[in-house]
Amino acid sequence: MNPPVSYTTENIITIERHILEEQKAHPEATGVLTALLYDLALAGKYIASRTSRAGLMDILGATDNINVQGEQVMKLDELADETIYRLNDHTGRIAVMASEEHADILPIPEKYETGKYVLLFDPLDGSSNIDFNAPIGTIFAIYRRVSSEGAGTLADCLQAGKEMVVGGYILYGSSTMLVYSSGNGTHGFTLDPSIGEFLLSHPNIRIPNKPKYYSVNQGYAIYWSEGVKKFTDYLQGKDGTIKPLSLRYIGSLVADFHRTLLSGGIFYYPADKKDPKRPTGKLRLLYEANPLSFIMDQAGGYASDGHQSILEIIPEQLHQRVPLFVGNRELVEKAEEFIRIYDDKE
Ligand code: AHM
Ligand code: MG
Repeated sequence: MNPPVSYTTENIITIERHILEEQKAHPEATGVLTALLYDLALAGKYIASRTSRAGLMDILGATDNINVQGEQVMKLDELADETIYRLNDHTGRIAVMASEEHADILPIPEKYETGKYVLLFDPLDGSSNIDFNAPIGTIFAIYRRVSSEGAGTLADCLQAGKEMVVGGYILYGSSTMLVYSSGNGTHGFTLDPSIGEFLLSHPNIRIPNKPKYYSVNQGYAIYWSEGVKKFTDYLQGKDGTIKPLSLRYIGSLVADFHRTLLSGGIFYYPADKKDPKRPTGKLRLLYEANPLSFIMDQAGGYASDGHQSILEIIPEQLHQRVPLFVGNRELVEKAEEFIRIYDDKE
């Protein structure tokens, strides 16, 4: 386990201070990335404040979707999407954005300057869980633009995960947490609502060596390949090699990933080969698999599509889906081995 730090007033480290400290390691840094991360933390605080009122908002919106002020009540995922875009469209830090909610890239409005970074995000992942008061999350990835100037392009967005500058997520759970990596370890911050700041609570997270849980939607097992079925048998101790791992599955990626990161184990959403709806799995390479793989890599774990590191994949499309196996390296490599033995011969 990675125990959270306890606080005295002397050791409070806000996310802003942490980002600034990290920046000192890069004398060439201009502070633009620091400011961008701070904007994302602000977006997280705003979305957290809205999601925690979701039940009330739903009741207000249930009549005819008009709230007491006579305004249209937005669905929370639209609100999160709009919040992240609007907080970043005018800052001059971003060349282009792309969101899981939109078919095409999101250009910066012409009246504003463009900048050197590219922001890809899933504004509110797992939003089908909102009605059940289960945790949901925002996932983001930042890259340097590859185009030279002016409006950013699709090519700016289609970069391999290994080129990422920062990967992060915000988990709206029993508390709100922001976890990020800029390639110098993985660090977790907890929002203290009384002061409205993210404070460093989980410095330098390392995935524990001893895996505790496996996490998969076992309800879809009939769609799985032989390799994935045999790998799951292995995790359940059926071949006698290991003691069975416990199963946990929320169905909300950020929450399932966060538990895997802190407790050790593996999360996977495999290709549902026999289901025409999800032949390459459900999760998106750009908005979900890549940032979480980057964070896991920086915490000492590994992520694969069953054949190769997720971070090596060169994306071809904005909304490309990919099988994802992420967690302790030895388990993810075991999944690759089962897939190699049972599936690749087919
Ligand atoms: P979404 O991007 O539409 O919210 O879907 C992604 C979510 C993930 O949070 C979660 O891991 C997965 O869908 C759960 O899917 P399933 O219900 O098929 O297990
Ligand atoms: Mg999603």
